Amino acid sequence: MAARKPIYVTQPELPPLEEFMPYLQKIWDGRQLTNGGPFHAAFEAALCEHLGVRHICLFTNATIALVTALQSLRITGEVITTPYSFVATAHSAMWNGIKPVFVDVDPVTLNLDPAKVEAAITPQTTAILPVHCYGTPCDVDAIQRIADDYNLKVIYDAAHAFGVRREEGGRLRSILDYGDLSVLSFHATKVFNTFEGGAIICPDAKTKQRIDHLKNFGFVNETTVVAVGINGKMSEFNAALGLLQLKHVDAHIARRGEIERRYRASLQDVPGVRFLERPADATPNHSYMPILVGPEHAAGRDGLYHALRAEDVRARRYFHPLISDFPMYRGLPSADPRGLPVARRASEQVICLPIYPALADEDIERIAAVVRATAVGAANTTPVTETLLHAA
Ligand code: T4K
Repeated sequence: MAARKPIYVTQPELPPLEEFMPYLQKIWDGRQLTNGGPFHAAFEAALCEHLGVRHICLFTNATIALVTALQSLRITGEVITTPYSFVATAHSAMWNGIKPVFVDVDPVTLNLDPAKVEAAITPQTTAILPVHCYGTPCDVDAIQRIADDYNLKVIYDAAHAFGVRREEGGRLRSILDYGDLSVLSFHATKVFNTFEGGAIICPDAKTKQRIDHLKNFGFVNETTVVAVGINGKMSEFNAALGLLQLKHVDAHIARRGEIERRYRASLQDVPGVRFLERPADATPNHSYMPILVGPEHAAGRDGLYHALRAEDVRARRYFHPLISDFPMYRGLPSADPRGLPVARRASEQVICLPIYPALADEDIERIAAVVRATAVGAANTTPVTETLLHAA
């Protein structure tokens, strides 16, 4: 019998190679490989149009974009952020010599809880760095009110939030249009990928210009350097791919939505399995398929994780451990687990099931069957060897 291929938490979507060849031919002919070539300009314009935002600065990845976003607003001292995210969020502060201050998350959205932000503000606080986790919008109104009251900047880590919109005054407004800056990731594992890539969304041309200088070593012309910039430029290859990927992304998001609906229908009555609620006023991008596995589920989160692995399904525990548990952060007063009970519980219960456009319906059913079977008797689906290994 042929070996079954593992099912990973995600699988990058790519356009047909033949569609990409004319783009590559243009790059080969023109010999402009990077430093703001024609594809870079075309991709920025097309992205603004697609996302409904005014200004975009393309980057080599979201981590460098986050580091640069903080630089561009001259953020210093302390930044309030969430422990329930990928490490890059807090690392971007540390790379700027800024202290991250962790604040607990809201139990419904798992995003930074605005009700707890004010208590963490000190004279050193200069900004809030929330994450639209799994693409679920933060409470942007409450966060902005606090930022206005205390004169703080807001930089959204919007790595997961490509294409997410929110209803406001009878129209759909991009979630990337809130706060001072937002940062997207186009990494291979994201809803929209350019292999590696990222972007800063900014409100005005002047800010864009400053960020464009910063991502190009601080150069403003051949002989003038105005800041300690970095090399954060996106290459023509990535930009050309992005331009082509844009043609397909709506169909990919639609298929993801269908997959999410199947999972929800299939798992709605499983004991101990909880889905995150989708805010009624937002258009989601279905970037991740998190479920929270509570005590009523017989196998529990880790039992389910291992049972899935035994079936060659590589679900992931995003985000476990919490950022605040990693060695470089755990000594901070704000990393004390007693101050982060909601984030801790979520990180102990969460598992992200595979979701990507090419995931077959029968695989969704197979994955759901493992979740169901382990809910009522973990030993039924966990092979003996796996049980022993786990117990060792
Ligand atoms: N902020 C937030 C909130 C983020 O989630 C991230 C990144 C960032 C900032 C920083 O963005 P970037 O600087 O990366 O643009 C992955 C990604 O590497 C990371 O981008 C992402 N978040 C994070 C949530 O997930 P890993 O270590 O889990 O990735 P990895 O390599 O284990 O990939 C997961 C699975 O995807 C693999 O098992 C197989 C599949 N895969 C992966 C890659 C890279 C493929 O099929 N093909 C591929 O090329 O971190």
